[in-house]
Amino acid sequence: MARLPVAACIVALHLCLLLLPSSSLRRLSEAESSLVQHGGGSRPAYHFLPAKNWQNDPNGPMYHNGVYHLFYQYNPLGATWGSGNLSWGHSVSRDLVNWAALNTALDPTAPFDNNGCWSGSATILPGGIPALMYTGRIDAGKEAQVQNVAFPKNLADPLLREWVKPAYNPVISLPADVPGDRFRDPTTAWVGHDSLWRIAVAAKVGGPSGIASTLIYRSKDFRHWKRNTLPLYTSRAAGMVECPDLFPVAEPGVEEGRLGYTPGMASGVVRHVLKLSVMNTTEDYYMVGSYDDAADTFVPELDNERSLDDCRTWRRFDYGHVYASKSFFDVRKNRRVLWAWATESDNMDDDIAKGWSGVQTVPRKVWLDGDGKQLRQWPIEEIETLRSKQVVGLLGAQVNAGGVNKIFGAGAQVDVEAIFEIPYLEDAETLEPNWQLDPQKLCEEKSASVSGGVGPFGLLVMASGDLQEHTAVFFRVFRHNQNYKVLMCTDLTRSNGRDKIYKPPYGGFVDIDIEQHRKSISLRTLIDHSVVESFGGGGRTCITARVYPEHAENNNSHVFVFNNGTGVVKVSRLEAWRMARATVNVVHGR
Ligand code: DQQ
Repeated sequence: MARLPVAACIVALHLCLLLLPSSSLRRLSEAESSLVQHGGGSRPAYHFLPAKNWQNDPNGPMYHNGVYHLFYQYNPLGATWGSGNLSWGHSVSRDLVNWAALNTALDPTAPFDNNGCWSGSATILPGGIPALMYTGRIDAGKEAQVQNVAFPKNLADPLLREWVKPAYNPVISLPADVPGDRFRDPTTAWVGHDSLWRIAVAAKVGGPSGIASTLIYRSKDFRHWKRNTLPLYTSRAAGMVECPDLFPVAEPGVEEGRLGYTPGMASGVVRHVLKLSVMNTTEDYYMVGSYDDAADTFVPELDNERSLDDCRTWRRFDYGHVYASKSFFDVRKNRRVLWAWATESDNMDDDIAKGWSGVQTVPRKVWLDGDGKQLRQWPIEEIETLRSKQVVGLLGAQVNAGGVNKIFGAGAQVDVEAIFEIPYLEDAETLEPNWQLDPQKLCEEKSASVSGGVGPFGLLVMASGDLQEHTAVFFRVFRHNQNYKVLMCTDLTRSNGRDKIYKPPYGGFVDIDIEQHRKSISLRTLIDHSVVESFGGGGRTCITARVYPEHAENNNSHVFVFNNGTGVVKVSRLEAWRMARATVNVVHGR
């Protein structure tokens, strides 16, 4: 195969990715290629996943010399987790939608990571030099987690295919007051007013029943790191927290482009977000607050529903089945982009049989809502390049009480956007005080089939023509104090008829003043075989679910609009597109 000049490769990366010298690309057998190409039933067509095997956390996303890089926790040996085998899978892209797989960037081969290269982040150092900082898991009779760095072997390689781990690793050893298995997941580094680098690392301080902590380390040279006396955040209630992320968000009305990744530096125009992944709930929580880089403190802006100590009361990026999210600042488009791991909801035998496990959410743009309290998320605009054919474009349809309207049959790759208008909010049921605490339980008790006042109304997706199988994504409006509260649910209980599949209802409230929003609420749902990823209220509440309907193996899947409330709901907008298959880590056999 002819070698293309490096410069030409940067210009036409996507084409070049298919033509690059084969040694750097992961090669699939014909059977594997065919499975990837044709979907293999539940295999997503435009969500990120490796060609085969296990994937979990997104690691080290970055943009460097015209190329996006995404690394991820990867087990090259199979479709299960395999803690000691974990490598950093590595893919590159020009548009965050189509990806080419490269060889693994980090493998557990060094004395300081011989039992796994665990999660971490990328930082672009002065001079445009990317640095990876990751957790090495050492097994020398007893587990010890340490933090290591790695750098590109050849900066002139536009794809940064090979990474070198300096022999001086680890750069941060296991502290004496942290158990060996509770010290990990360094963030992207940032520089404070004192010109020192900072990173945050997750740890449990003070023995096995110690305090969940987010430690801050500072460094002059990215090699020698010193721990701050005080952590950025601690929680007695949360157990172990993993994968911290601290990033600035522009105040409403301020240009995102002023931020970059510089917590603290752009003070006055930013607040900050601290995100923590709580190990015992496998859920990600965040709060907006203020970060002070002199003392490295973060003060969340709490309300009476949330507590400082128990970050499990904080807001969630996604009320569905995702974990270990990671964001980066995309300097190309001046936006923050986030991925999160959406684990399978089938069982391990299924995963071994299909040969893969774990997908990433679509890349989501993240920004601070105009209310200054919550984040909003939306699929990056590039995803819309996959919209191949509009299958429905409806304005002004009515769904009467008890109505189920079949809208279209469009297969298993669809992007649906809808706006529901509610003429009569007066019919809303009253929210019992204890329901407020547990929206997931509320979605269980008040499922799509339980008739209400205002709602439930929404979509039935991945539905068989006879509705025996379907996933309900819906809203229900409650009267609460002098106001209204909107519940969003994704109910998987009828998503298929099989046992041994996790099929809960998921739920979260949508923090929106529905009266102020012209009594309307929007819903966007991305359907991708086994992924149903929904954005309610303009991305204020997101729910990602994994579904495995049996009908979809052989038959078309349908989308319905339904309303099981007492009053009429107007669908003031409903548009849906078939989605094309993206090129995701597909390498054709020779
Ligand atoms: N996954 C990684 C850890 C991290 C956990 C190991 C979160 O570094 O704490 O695969 O899912």
